[in-house]
Amino acid sequence: MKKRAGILTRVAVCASVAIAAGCASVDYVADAKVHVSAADWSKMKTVDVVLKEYSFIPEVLKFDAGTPYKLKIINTGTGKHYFTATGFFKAIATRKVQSNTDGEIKAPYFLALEVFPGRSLDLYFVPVRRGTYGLRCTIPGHEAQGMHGTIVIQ
Ligand SMILES: [Cu+2]
Repeated sequence: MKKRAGILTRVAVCASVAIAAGCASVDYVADAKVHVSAADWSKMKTVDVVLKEYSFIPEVLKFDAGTPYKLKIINTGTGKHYFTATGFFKAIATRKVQSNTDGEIKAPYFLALEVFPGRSLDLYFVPVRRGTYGLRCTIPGHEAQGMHGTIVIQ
């Protein structure tokens, strides 16, 4: 009986977290494969985002839920930069990340992508959960100098 009470307490805690912060946004999209398979990749849209000292261009990225995308993350700067968007990465169904020189990585989700100067990475994904998510470069000092943005899934 005591064990059962413990389970009920955990359910109650999760429910209150869900109201406060959105319990679903805590985890990555579990059925990502289903979303990736269901998408019509012949209708894929390509969007570019440029990383440089010290900004993301454009500063606001907007994606339509259910539409397959290739997001080209291009570093035109002189140093390394991060595309860190934890909430966004958990709100999408990731197909893969492709380096145009070295190959591709298939993984359920990412937290951040580091792009070397003069190089780019392509993120293939389907936006799933609508919302507004933060984007920043996590190299010390870069965010404070303006390297931050917003990603909207509408
Ligand atoms: Cu940076």
